[in-house]
Amino acid sequence: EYSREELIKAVSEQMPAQRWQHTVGVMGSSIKLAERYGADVQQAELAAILHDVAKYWPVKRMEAVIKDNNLSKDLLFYDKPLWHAEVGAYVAEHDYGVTDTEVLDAIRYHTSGRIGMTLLDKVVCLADYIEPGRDYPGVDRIRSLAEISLEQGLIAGIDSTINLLISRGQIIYPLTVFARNDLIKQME
Ligand code: DGI
Ligand code: FE
Ligand code: FE
Ligand code: FE
Repeated sequence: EYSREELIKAVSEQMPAQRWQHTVGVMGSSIKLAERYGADVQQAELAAILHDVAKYWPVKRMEAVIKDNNLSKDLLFYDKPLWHAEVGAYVAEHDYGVTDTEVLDAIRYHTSGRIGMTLLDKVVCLADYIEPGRDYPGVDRIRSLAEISLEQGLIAGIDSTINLLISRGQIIYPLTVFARNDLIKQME
């Protein structure tokens, strides 16, 4: 099995340097959010290390994993940038020996979110939006909200993604909308 250091080395070799820098940022932000909101810091860091492990896999290779292992079939109908999350969870389990299903779910849902997001899901998904290397319109507002509320930060992050998809005329993955609605319900 992989030690923390071995895992970091192996995963970093799966991606270009700038994507690894993003991952290091997500590790730091996940740890901070976990400490602030009471999630397990070790689970948060492990999920962060692996969350984008499949990001640079060839589309054909991701497609094969989805088809051969009966991962969410309708994923194939939606945008390819969504695929690396589900494939990443599969890879974390089968190639890196992660057995913690909470960590695997946090990886699986880090892009879309889901209904009933766990504390760990929220931490990793929000960390992905606000890590220090991120620079997109509105990121500073999401960073500020993240200090007040995990849910408010996430809703703002998901809103920015949905707005981006709409501005480009792209399809929205229904789970993203369900995740947003559920987070708003949780705020009431
Ligand atoms: O992998 P990262 O770049 O770190 O971030 P991510 O895993 O949140 O992926 C974001 C990309 O996914 C971004 O380019 C938008 C794209 N995407 C495409 N369709 C959807 C989508 N993201 C969400 N949440 N929902 C979609 O329907
Ligand atoms: Fe990602
Ligand atoms: Fe994300
Ligand atoms: Fe990421």
